[in-house]
Amino acid sequence: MNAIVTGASRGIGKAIAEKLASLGYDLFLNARDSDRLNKATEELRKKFPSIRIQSLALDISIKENAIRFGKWCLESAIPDVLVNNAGAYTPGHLIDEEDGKMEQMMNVNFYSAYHLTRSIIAPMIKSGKGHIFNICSIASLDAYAGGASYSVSKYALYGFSKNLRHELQDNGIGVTAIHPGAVMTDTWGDFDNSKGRIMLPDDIAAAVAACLSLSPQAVMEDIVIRPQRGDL
Ligand code: NJP
Repeated sequence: MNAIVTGASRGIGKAIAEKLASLGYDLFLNARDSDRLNKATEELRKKFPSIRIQSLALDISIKENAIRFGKWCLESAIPDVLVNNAGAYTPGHLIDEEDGKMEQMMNVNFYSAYHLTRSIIAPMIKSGKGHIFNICSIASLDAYAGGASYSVSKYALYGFSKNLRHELQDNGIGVTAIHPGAVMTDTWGDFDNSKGRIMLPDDIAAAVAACLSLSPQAVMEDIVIRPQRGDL
């Protein structure tokens, strides 16, 4: 079994990569910054010596890179699992955010997943099995103050998830959209989470593992997972 995880050098992606390695998946990992990605890869290799872990640093907000990463993975294996997790958040307002912000958010949060998925989907369809996770957001479900282009791009990723599930339902491939609320990662900077106000990356990784524990004839389509005390 093998899995692709984007944005795997830190935060939610790294936690998902670790969980998948613990479940026995060989890994193909991606992030932009090669030093950080290499460090995460080495950490995982040490922790899971029997798992084959390969990584390629590329900015997958660029179409050619997303496709290149997909093809690079296919040179070694047909993926059983794809986790489209890479993303970036910047708050703003649609009416006065800087010119180009929408394109930037769409490229990193939506088009990266769209192009990567399309680059690997034909062999997955041929294999007749697999699971695709799109790490969406509660910002995929509702507008909120400061959501702006980020929220719009996450709505797009959610729309992609739903349509993709529909298209793949006769091919044995499940599609799950995960909508996390606040998760303690670098996104939250120096937020004091000493009292456990917001979730941990492992919570999202546990949700991925729960999906994969179901029989192939079942799919968790949407997972909304929030801090028990609600959104911030
Ligand atoms: O993000 P962070 P999270 N090409 O910033 C990589 C969603 N989410 O774990 O830039 C390739 O710690 C980046 O690599 P690098 C969120 O929208 C989160 O918090 O090289 N990789 C790093 O590995 C996102 O989709 C919360 O360091 C790129 C990773 O992505 C996902 O969860 C709430 C890249 C980002 O690590 C992970 O978020 C929510 C690119 N162009 C949704 N740009 C939350 N944390 O509260 C970035 O609703 N990466």
